[in-house]
Amino acid sequence: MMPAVHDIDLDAYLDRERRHVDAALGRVLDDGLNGAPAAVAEPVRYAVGGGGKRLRPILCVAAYTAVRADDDGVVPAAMYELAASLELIHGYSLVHDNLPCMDDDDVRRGRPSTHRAFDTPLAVVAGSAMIPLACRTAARAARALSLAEPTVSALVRELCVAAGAGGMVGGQVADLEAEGRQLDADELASVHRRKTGALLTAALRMGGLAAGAGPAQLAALDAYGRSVGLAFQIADDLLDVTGTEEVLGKKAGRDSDLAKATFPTLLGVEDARRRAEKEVDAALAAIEAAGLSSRELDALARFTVERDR
Ligand code: GRG
Repeated sequence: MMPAVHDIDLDAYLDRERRHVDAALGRVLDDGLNGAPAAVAEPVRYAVGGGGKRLRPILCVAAYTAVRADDDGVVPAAMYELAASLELIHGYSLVHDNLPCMDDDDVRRGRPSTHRAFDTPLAVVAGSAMIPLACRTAARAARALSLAEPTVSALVRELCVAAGAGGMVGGQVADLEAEGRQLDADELASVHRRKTGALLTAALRMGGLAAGAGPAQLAALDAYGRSVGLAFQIADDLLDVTGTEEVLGKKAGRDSDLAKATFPTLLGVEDARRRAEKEVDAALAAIEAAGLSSRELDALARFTVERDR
């Protein structure tokens, strides 16, 4: 009998993928920080470490393998390096987001945030160094995958556009401007789509592009990324209400401390949960329609809402 599409040992899969991503990050940092002053290299290594979920790189590789479903299933090491470029952008965003002039958080991933472990100037420097390192990593990895130059450019463009003013940075500014203001659910979804969703969607699209996905497959990965990105952020809002610092590895209750609009405050906890589940269903329907269903993409979509941290 064929296994059900969601029939996967999620913990074992995530552990294995995290190990591949961490190994790729190690290679990328050894190379990229070679010759860098210790004052930069140490906070960068600290910021990248610390046991994040590595969700963005794992999604990137899962999109690649879904498109390459007819291959032998072996993922080249350079593919994990391409995926690591997303984690570098994500890592920088966490360092800068935690700064006193932003969300002012002392704890991240269960230990002092980078500016608390070092100091604010070094955290600004480390986060800034991670952005060009991410772009260089994406370009080098794409060339190591022997992709054609237009695809190399498209991959770097995906990463930069998602991280930029129309994506993550724009979402962060909209989020800061919204503090203490009453947003409706559509406005809130628009903030989340840029702040969190843009990079998650880029992860899916980059995996697809590297695998040679056609336009219909890319559109399906895009739709999956948008829905999973929103579901992920709703789950994040819910965990902020229901989670504890011990499990989350960061302070709980920050959204209400900062008077932030969230899905649980707008819709109530139960409806927010239902909205996240609806987004997961939409994500799975999009990839199914394009023939891209896979156990991994199925499990990852469910993980975004069922996780406890
Ligand atoms: C200069 C305006 C300006 C912005 C800089 C700081 C910044 C760019 C963007 C912040 C956006 C941000 C921090 C988005 C991420 C939100 C989020 C849900 C983080 C948690 O991600 P997880 O759960 O974390 O994947 P781990 O630790 O598992 O990697």
